[in-house]
Amino acid sequence: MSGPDLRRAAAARALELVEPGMRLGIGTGSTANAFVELLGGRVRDGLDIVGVPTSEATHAAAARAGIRLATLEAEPVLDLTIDGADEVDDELRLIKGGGAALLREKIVACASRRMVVIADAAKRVETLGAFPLPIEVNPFGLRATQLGVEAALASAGCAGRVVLRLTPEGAPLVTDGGHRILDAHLNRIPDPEALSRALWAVPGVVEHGLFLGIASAAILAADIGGAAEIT
Ligand code: ABF
Repeated sequence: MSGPDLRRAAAARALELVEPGMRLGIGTGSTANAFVELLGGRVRDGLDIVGVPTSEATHAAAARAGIRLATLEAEPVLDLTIDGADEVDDELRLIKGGGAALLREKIVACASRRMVVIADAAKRVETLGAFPLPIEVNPFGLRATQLGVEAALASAGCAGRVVLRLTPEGAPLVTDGGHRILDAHLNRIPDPEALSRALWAVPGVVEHGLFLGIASAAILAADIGGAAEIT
């Protein structure tokens, strides 16, 4: 099975968790997009839910799919959020933010009673950190913040390059919140909780892509002899 088939299989399983009347957080990325498409089909068949999107891109996709949408201002408590991830470990700790939507993703996930991750099982790791850790920062004093981030990484036992994320055109990427992203290439994060605390102590850091103690479950799809096995 191809990656898109596996992502769709995980999304289809997550759809089974959706009940009429739910207030749903809707994630960002290709797996979340597969979920949006399937959810749109259920809505067209009469399912009544309201969705809160985690990015402008998801807002547009969900609106196209005919899903009724609200802001988190209007619906500050959500029943369930379904979202993708870049890495997930056995303790349901995640790296997110490869799609640059980590701030809204974390706010929406934390406003939800349950957050369920959907992903290709290839995203499962023993130790977080092979995927570069996204860190969202205020553009003011970016260089100073980067130095602070580098010191925080070192204090948490992490070594590696910190790189400002650029658009394909070579300009600094601007998030939905008007911030920038620093990607920390670390290879491994020995103590994610310590790193999380150290990053939050840096002025200028708006949020980071470590989601610790937030996800309630993960739906991971693996290719077993041409069929999707969900764990
Ligand atoms: C979002 O999309 C992210 O937090 C994560 O970066 C990414 C996963 O994308 P995909 O589902 O395309 O692998 O959920």
